[in-house]
Amino acid sequence: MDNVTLNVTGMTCGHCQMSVAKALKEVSGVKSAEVSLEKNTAVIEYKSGKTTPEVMIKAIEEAGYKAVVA
Ligand SMILES: [Cu+2]
Repeated sequence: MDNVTLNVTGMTCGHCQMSVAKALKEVSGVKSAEVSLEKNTAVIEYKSGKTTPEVMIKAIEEAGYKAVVA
């Protein structure tokens, strides 16, 4: 297992927070995603070799938000 923290921009309410969490959890290889609206972060636990932070960032962008590795 690996961990990564992403800085997410564009979240304005609890719905956004849920959308980002849902997008991340749909990425194959992601085990858990803790999204914080206050801190604008997503802390993700994932299976190394199964996915990468780039794939997660892409999923977040497809949901309508922006993210970079913290
Ligand atoms: Cu929102």
